[in-house]
Amino acid sequence: MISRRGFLGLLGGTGLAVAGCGTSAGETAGQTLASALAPPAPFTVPLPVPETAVPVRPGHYEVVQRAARVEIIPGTTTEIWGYDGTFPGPTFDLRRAGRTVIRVRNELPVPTSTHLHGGVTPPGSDGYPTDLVVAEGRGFRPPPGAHAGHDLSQWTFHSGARDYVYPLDQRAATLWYHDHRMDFTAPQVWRGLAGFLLVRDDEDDALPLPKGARDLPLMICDRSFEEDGAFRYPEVDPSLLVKAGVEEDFMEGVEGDVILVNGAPWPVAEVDAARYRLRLLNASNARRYRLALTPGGRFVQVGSDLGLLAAPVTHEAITIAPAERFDVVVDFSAYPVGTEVTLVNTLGTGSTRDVMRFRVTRKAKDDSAVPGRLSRIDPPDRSRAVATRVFDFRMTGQGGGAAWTINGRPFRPGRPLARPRLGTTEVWRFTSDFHHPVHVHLAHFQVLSRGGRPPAPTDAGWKDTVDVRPYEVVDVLVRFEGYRGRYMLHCHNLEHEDMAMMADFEVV
Ligand SMILES: [Cu+2]
Repeated sequence: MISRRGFLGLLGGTGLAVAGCGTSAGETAGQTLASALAPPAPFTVPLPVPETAVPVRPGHYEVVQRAARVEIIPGTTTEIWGYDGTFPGPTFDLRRAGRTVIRVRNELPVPTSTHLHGGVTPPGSDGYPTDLVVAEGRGFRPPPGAHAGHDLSQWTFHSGARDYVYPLDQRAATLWYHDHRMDFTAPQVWRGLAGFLLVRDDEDDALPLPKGARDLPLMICDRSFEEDGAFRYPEVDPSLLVKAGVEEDFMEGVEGDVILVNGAPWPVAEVDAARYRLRLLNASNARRYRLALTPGGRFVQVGSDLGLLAAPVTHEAITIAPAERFDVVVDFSAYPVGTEVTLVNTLGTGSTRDVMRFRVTRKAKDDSAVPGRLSRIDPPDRSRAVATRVFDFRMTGQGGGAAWTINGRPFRPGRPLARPRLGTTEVWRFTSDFHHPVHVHLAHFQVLSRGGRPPAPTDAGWKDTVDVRPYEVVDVLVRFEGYRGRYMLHCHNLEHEDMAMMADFEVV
């Protein structure tokens, strides 16, 4: 095993593969944790589709965070922590500007905070890491060594449940919600606290894209398992109450060796020989994927993190970093009936090379199409920026004092690194020492440049998360719209996030 410093040094110096570390050409961002369990044969478990949440009355939903035992690996059960005891949680299928209140009740032994990723949400409902829901009758004190320290003015506690208010005054898009608890987001998402929230609007509905059963959300994530089927994760404190963090070997991030789609290992879906809209989400803690189809095939991308592109973009492969979304259309009528089309991860090796399989079972009528023009998006215009700010994502310190930081500072709630003005546009420049998927809350952006060159084809459209690679400089044009108040930007490698790679910004 190469030490962490040596590992980073190698990546920095050469960008080449590091033997024995589960890396592939320096493209992966974490350490793979081996399962104790023999994995099931791939492509035997049917693809589940998460249940659609049902409102208790128009515009109002209630969801309970609780433990449940579910069968993930056939023949075993896994205790998950899920929204309504499911993993993924229920899908909220909502409409633009349809103000929605979701009451989240926490029945877990740990505090939680729920963030709607990609949401244009008032600050009080944005899922700030120290704005917590604690199960009724349970006390909670910030653990010693928590990055927020003991400044209790920065912590808020709701007993039992709280309402999150989502105005959803934003374009149709594939959003997702997940836990965002201070210092413990990574283990709590690993245990299952994540789900989809789809925003629909008239513009997206009016397009002849595949609909209904041919519009499939696919949550891709990796997990590892103990011999009895329990999730395996290298936390230093399994209670998740006293001490934050993972074993030192996993400081780069935790990667599992079992790939799940919608909570099932390497599932199989029977599909018509027709077009399907696949809403790809990488909900992994740290793993990046380069998705491709075998025996060949193309993805026609119609949407990014935050909705429709101006025009479709065709990809042979899509690199997707944690928290990114790609809405793609795959035309299964291009394959003879009977073909097995495998979604593979060309950054993976061994068990992480396969993702899921589609079995083309029958010819079918298909009225769908991908129009050449999808939406109107003004190309980003750098001259509109009223400010340029640099955010450097980097490990600082050594040994036990090492931390993942932004501009050399570990996260401290209440000390914003920037105060952009509502209604303005800025250039934010992200620089890095490693793979850091950078996520900005509230404010949506377009990628301007990558290493001084034009953006990648996969950078098109409105985004909230951008894949910043080792020693890369990525410029994005950010628009501050919606609300004033405290928000954050952070690395979405969840282990980095928990190790303080977050910062406040305040929209003024
Ligand atoms: Cu990071």
